[in-house]
Amino acid sequence: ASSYEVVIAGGGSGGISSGARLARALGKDKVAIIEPSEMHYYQPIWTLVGAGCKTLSESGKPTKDVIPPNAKWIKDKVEEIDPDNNSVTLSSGEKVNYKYLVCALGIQLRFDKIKGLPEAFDTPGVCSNFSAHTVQKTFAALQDFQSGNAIFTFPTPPLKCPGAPQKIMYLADEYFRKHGKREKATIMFNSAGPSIFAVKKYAESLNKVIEQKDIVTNFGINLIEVKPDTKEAVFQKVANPDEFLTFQYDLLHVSPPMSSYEVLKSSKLADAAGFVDVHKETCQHKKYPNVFALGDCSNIPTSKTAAAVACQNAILASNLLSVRDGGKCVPKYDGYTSCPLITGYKSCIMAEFDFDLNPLETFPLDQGKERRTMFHMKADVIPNLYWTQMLKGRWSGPRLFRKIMHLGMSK
Ligand code: FAD
Ligand code: UQ1
Repeated sequence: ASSYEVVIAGGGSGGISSGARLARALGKDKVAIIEPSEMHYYQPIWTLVGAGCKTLSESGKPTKDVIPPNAKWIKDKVEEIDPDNNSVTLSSGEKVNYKYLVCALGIQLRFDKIKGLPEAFDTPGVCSNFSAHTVQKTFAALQDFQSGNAIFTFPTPPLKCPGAPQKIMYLADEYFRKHGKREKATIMFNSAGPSIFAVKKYAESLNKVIEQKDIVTNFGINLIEVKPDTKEAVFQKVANPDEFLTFQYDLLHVSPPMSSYEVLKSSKLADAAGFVDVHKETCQHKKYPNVFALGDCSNIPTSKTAAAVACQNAILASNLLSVRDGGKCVPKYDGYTSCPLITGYKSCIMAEFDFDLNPLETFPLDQGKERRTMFHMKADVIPNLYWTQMLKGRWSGPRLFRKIMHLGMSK
């Protein structure tokens, strides 16, 4: 077995950004990152890949190029976590021991929970921005669409980026208008949730967008089956599981249900729902003080986004280093998360909020409005910030900017 000061399980947004900070602080070969994928993707840009304005290849870089200079990449999968013995077991059977463990495994897509999927992705019109395998099919489906129902689904939580299911719908609306087929389309948002967005301020703006765009909403229904032969999508009523609704589709964009990975669910680190049970303000595990978690695999009660990870990775790294030096965790995380709600090819509502679903906005202007500048932030500025700063452990979220731009008067 090999041993490291810090082992990081998962080399996505959270694993690389926190790994960069820890490896810089601890020096060469003290930090190992376990990640099986050859490619690291910036998933937030997939909304724009699906809409045909960015490419899949520009959304990713080889994992070897994002592993921090001092860190060791273990190209394998974590199969078992044993926090009582401070070790993880890899697919190869090898054990890796740690003094500190960072869990950054993300969340698992469960297309398999919908009858008929994933096979129906091989049939016309069925697509999803949520995975690298299916995102390119979204733009093909927008192009091929002629008339009929274009249905956009939203699953029963938990899910990452709860705004993504509707962003692509607004882009589809604009695409259809540009290409003279909007009048022949019925655009539907079929959601298992109760409303368009959890934060009142942004929900009000989005409801106006929906009205302007003439979109039909059906809340409280959950996609359970796709029948590509008859082009039907079957939904179950959330409030009355014996009742089903069937819709004909010409385009079906699926946002899948998601769950924690088995390796976490079966470990002693998980809460009842299967997510890593950490203190929400410090990222430290509630029972194992040498274990930390961030991002989508944690049970931190905020929207699962890369923007949230931007804040969490800095807090996690400083707390882990403090505990390592015999100190304490400083509770700092306020739940900051952000959802750049793209409402068209040049417009975006920049939602930013905290644990209590109160807006926590960076810019001293009304972010409830659709803005071209915010589209530019989302499409160009923030991706650049991600690759050049966040993955190097040099971006802790926009808090400092918020303070400066509000002349110190913001939280
Ligand atoms: P991830 O970045 O998903 O990383 C998890 C890593 O763990 C992966 O690399 C995976 O390969 C690895 N892994 C899994 N299992 C194992 C194992 N057993 N052993 C070792 N490694 C393993 N966020 C925003 O902030 N703004 C947005 O606009 C936005 N839009 C989005 C749109 C879409 C379509 C999608 C899919 C996501 C979007 N997100 C957005 C969400 C954002 O991408 C995630 O919240 C973020 O990537 C979470 O980081 P993470 O490190 O927790 O998980
Ligand atoms: C952010 O910091 C971040 O991390 C790089 C994102 O990830 C995708 C975001 O989407 C957003 C909105 C932020 C917040 C940053 C600003 C400048 C508002």
